Amino acid sequence: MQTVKMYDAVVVGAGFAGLYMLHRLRQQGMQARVIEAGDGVGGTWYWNRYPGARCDIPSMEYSYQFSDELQQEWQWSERYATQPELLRYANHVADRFELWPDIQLSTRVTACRFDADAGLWQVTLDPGAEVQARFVVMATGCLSVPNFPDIPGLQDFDGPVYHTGQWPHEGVDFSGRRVGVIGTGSSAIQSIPLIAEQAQSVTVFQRTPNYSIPAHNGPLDPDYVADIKANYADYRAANWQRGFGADFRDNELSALEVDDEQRQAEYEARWARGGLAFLAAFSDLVFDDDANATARDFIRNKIQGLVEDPQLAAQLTPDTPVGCKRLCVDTNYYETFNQDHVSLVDLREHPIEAVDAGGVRTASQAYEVDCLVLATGFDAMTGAVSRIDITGSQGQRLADKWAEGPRAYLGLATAGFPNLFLITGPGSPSVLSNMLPSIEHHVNWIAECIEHMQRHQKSVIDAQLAAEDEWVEHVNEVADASIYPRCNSWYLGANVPGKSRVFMPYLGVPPYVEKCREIADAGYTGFSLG
Ligand code: FAD
Ligand code: N01
Repeated sequence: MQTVKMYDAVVVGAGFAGLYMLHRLRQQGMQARVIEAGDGVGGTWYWNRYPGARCDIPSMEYSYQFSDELQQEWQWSERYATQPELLRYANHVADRFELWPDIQLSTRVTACRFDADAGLWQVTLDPGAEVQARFVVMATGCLSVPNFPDIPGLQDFDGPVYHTGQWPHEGVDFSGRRVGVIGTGSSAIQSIPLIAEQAQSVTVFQRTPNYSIPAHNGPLDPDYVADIKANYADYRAANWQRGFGADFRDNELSALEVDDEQRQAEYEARWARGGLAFLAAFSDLVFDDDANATARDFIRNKIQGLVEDPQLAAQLTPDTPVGCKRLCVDTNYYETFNQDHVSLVDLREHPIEAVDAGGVRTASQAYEVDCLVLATGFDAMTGAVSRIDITGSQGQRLADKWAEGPRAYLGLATAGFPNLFLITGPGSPSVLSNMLPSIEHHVNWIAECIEHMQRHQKSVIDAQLAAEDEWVEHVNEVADASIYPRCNSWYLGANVPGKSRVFMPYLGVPPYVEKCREIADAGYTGFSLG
């Protein structure tokens, strides 16, 4: 008879979340196993190898803080690290903390079933095997399942089709090629300028324009690095008090309480500094339409200044609130459209009808291309978890429970699925924050919770439905008071046809962290421990 391997915990995914979760559990003396579908670690930075892929939170912040030795010794080379550098960092972490023996690559978790009698999860793997674990931690990522557009004829296209989220590891040479890019989110905005440097022509198919702020990327100033490293703990602590958990220099003033000159000066300063901190120029940009409109007008003017053809500038200008779809950060995005070999097809006027062997056909014209880049994003936040067949204690399937949208207590656990934790799950700040600190916060919370269970000889923890309902209601209330539900973003699942329209992340890092602390300190209120 084949023996089924038994672990204290199975961690699904070997991105930044899975790596640190493994490290923490091992520190607690637990036998944990990381199962990763890819052939390497790094998650996002393993899969997204398109030209120009890099972080848009400065590297000094978009990095682990759990080990002071690690954060002191690692040298970032640029303000925003490139994908290869981030991937090297993930591999360095796996080496440095000797994580490899407990990581199983090239293996997908396909199903998890809770055996209530044994108090164990039965975990099914592909290639075929069954393992058991007391705990399962979903470190499966919020942006790890590519969204392939349902365009008729796509499979008939003669040339290669590349999705930015599954980029070939050997790279792609676009020299002399006519390239069609579908999508204008962050991935497109980062890659289009670099594709245009190589390609014979680039045709960008835009369904919705996006706001983008210049990155002003460059090599890191050694004095700035030394300064942060001398006070790293304080720097990190201060960021926990900021709305997005990042050093956005949050301005406490309303955009509507300053005069035009002051407002303009603040926006200009932030545009010159570059990056996502633009969204924290005033305290009410994400809460008040009128305040937001001032930011919108400012960026519109910038786009008009950067794009020479006024009609093209108008087509590239969004009419949604700033930040409602995730703000983008670019290097030469708008300027790239001033080149003769780069053109824009506005799908709002002429939607794509089909792809055929030679290219893309809209209602008004056929565009011949040699290859297609799908920068069409992800089935975000729920995509990876929903693709695992998960059955809880009463035989309920997670896919059924979440059919009308995800429901999770604090984004960490979901009632009826005991001993199963989610890292940066729906209902936590997650993608509305600097993700690395948010990942570490969740890992620490989960590890401490398990430690608490061991100390109190508890073997099962489950979220209470009433607490979960109350939390989900609170998440929605906070979102409804903001600009976020006002446009068709992936935060709402609106980018995936048929997905329930529910705002998934929680807005506000400091209150969230405090709430998690209170709940843990009070002995895990809202959870049943048995
Ligand atoms: P991931 O890195 O997504 O890793 C999840 C892993 O789980 C993947 O490797 C996947 O293969 C694996 N997996 C999923 N399902 C299964 C399964 N069933 N079985 C086995 N394995 C499975 N965030 C920021 O805060 N700042 C940024 O600047 C930033 N830049 C980004 C740039 C890009 C191009 C993208 C796509 C995202 C970016 N993000 C950024 C978000 C980014 O996803 C997170 O910062 C972070 O890397 C997520 O780490 P993770 O470990 O939670 O998930
Ligand atoms: O994906 P997206 P992404 N026909 O969903 C369009 C992080 N990230 O990969 O808006 C035509 O933003 C879609 O149009 P619309 C970051 O969190 C960070 O770019 O749905 N078009 C949209 O324009 C980011 O937000 C960085 O109307 C179709 C685009 O495809 C998240 O990952 C870099 C279509 C998808 O944009 C996702 O970014 C990259 C269709 N059928 C990613 N379907 C940094 O800079 C979709 N689109 C750090």
